[in-house]
This record gives sequence, C-alpha cells and structure tokens, in this order.
Amino acid sequence: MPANLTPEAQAKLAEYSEAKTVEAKIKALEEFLKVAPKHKGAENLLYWARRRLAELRQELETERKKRKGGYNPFVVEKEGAAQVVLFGIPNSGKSSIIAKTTRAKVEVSPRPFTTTVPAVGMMPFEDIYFQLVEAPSVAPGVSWVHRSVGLVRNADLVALVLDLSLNPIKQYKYLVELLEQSGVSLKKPKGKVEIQRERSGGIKVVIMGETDFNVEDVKSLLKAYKIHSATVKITGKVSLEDVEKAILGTNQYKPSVIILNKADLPGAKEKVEEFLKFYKGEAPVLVTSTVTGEGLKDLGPTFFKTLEIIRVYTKKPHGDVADKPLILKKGATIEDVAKAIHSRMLKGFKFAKVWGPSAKYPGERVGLGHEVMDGDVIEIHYKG
Ligand SMILES: Nc1nc2c(ncn2[C@@H]2O[C@H](COP(=O)(O)OP(=O)(O)OP(=O)(O)O)[C@@H](O)[C@H]2O)c(=O)[nH]1
Ligand SMILES: [Mg+2]
Repeated sequence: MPANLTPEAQAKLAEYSEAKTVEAKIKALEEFLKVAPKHKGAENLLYWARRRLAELRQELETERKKRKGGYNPFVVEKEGAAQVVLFGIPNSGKSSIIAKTTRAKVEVSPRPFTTTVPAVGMMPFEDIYFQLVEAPSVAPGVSWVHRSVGLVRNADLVALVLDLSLNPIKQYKYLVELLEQSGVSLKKPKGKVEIQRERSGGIKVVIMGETDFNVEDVKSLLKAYKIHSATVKITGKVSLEDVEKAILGTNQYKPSVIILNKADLPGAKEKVEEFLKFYKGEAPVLVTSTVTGEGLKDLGPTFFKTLEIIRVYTKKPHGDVADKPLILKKGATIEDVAKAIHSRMLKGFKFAKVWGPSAKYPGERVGLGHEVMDGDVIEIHYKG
C-alpha cells in the first residue's frame, strides 16, 4: 500500500524530489517530517526520510569541508571494470581479503574497527581489474554507518562479508536491515518502473505486465506528488508502492554476493550449512578463508557473473585489436559500443563487423541493433 499521506506531506516530498541542491533537499525533508502522519502505513517512509536526512546532512558537511580544501576519503572514485564494496561488521576479514587478493597494503588486525577510512585495492580477474573497497565496519551505534552505507549505494556490487566465528545469519539480517532502511535493496525487482519527467504534455502511462492497479491510479499518485507531465513505463510485476518508491527514489537495487569468511575455524562448516538452510535469496554464497586461501580464487568469476557485464574488444579497420576491453552491460548492442567510443561513430555509423561469440561467422556484418557478447571483437565503420 502507498503511504496514504496528507496533501501537505506529499507536497513536501514533491519539493524534495524536485530540489536541485543538498540544502533544498534537507529543508524539504525537515518540513516533511514536521507534517508527516505518524500512522502505521507511513512508518517506512518516515524511517527512510530520517535516514535520508542524516545522509544529506553528512553530504553537506563533506561539501563544506571540500570547499575549504579538505578531501573526503569516503568518496572513492571508480577505477577498473567495476567497484565492489566489502560491507560487514568489525573483524569479519574485509582487510584480509583485500590484502590477499590485491597488491594494496592494508592494515589487518584482531582489533575491531582497524579500518577507519575506505581501504582500496585492485583485484585482477583475467584481463580486467575489480576495484575492491572496504567500507569501514558497521555496528550499532557507530557514527559512520551512513557513510559506509553511502559507499554501498555508489558501488556496482556489494559483498557482504560475514564472520564464521560468530553467527552469520544474525550478521546477514543486521546488514540487510541497515541497507533497507536507507533504501538500498538486495532483491532484484520483478518489474521495472521508468519515469521520464517532461516539461509539458501531461502524464502518459504505459503498463505492460502484472499489476493490481490501473493507469488512473498511477496518474493520481503522480499528481499527488505534483508531477503533471511525465512518461511512465511499467513492465513486469510492480505494486503501486513500487511506483511511489520510483517517484521518490527510495528504492535502489544493488547486486550482491555473500562471503562467509574464516572457513578454517572449528565449527565453521556447521555454520555454513545452517546459513545455507536459512538463506533462500538469489545472491551467490562463497565460503572463504584468508588463512588457507580457500574460495578466494572464486571471488573474481563470481563478481564478474553477478555484475552481468561483458567485455568487448574494439579494432580499427586493418588495425590491431585493443588489448583493453570495453566493459558493457549484458544485452548491450553495437549501438552501445559506438556510443561508448565516440558520438561521431554513432552519428556516422555505416556498419560493424564482428568476430567472436556473437558472430554467425568471423567478420559478420551487422547493424546497430546487433547484441554483442563477452569476448567479441568489433570493428565499426563510419563516416568520419
Ligand atoms: N581464522 C581466520 N582469521 C581471519 C580470517 N580473515 C581474517 N582473519 C583475522 O580476523 C581479524 C580481523 O581481520 P581484518 O581483515 O582486519 O578484518 P576487518 O573486517 O578488516 O576488520 P576492521 O577493519 O578492523 O573492522 C584479524 O586478526 C585477521 O587475521 C580467516 O579467514 N580465518
Ligand atoms: Mg579492516
């Protein structure tokens, strides 16, 4: 069920979602919290608003510091094929994983909270690198929880690192709850809501899929949030609450893997079995030990698969194949390849030649709509 807000509260949220600056967002959320209803249906939204407010205040402080010339260690610029954030409670072994799989010098210690700012390392996988980022450990009452959650929000993938010397189920529940409270979901959505705001033209709604609401419901929801012109495309299994979350941006899906670490310890095997009995989600579960090295070589392939990325190699006509691949999302087409290289290539596109898994025969001539695959070699011909 949508949160059934008063028009006043909805207007404040509308202000929030339209606000362009952090300051304006903070102001709108503060005012929303003052007028928001306290009934059961609005509970989640209130929780979200408080969390978001805390994050925004943090952001503001960071911005201020930056203006003064300081730098923010909690902003880690992406490098390599994808950024993977290691998220977990103190001492679960996040730094040890980075130490064992990258060349970065990180501090490992039996003392909890050793890592106080994100530790970063580049983990090689075949011909690419994944950027591993350790989020400083989270625990109840820790002041940087929002910042660590912020790192997860920005990552391409989150790895939950669970400590097998303690109860992994409890840790899992705690970490997932923290993320959910901040609008980060590890569950792949069954449907998709795309909202394209327009300057004029009213509200257009296209529903393709399983819903228990109709076009009029969507229109009135949007109007309640003061959105008067937009194109909304709904595909798959979607609830009206999902549409509301899409309007507010309060639900963000993050692909995840689960790492059960310290498999070398006595009793770890039983805990792994218990966890597997409990866990029915879609994320792959890896069992590792940074002491024996067990499972560490599976990290790369598992990240690669879960990220649903592919590598394609471009070449110029009569030229050599690039040794560094272009990283694209699974399902990408020649159009995406051209776009990724240069807009000129797309504008003047004539045809492409493909060698590799997606080609019917080596050097097949294809158009913009051709779907490329991992390992393809692509030569684009265009009017320069
Ligand atoms: N037995 C065992 N000990 C491990 C393993 N991985 C890490 N440790 C130990 O666990 C302790 C914490 O490891 P770290 O890698 O520093 O853990 P962290 O998650 O980075 O922890 P903080 O940054 O301090 O919050 C250290 O004493 C490590 O030697 C493992 O696979 N097996
Ligand atoms: Mg650490």
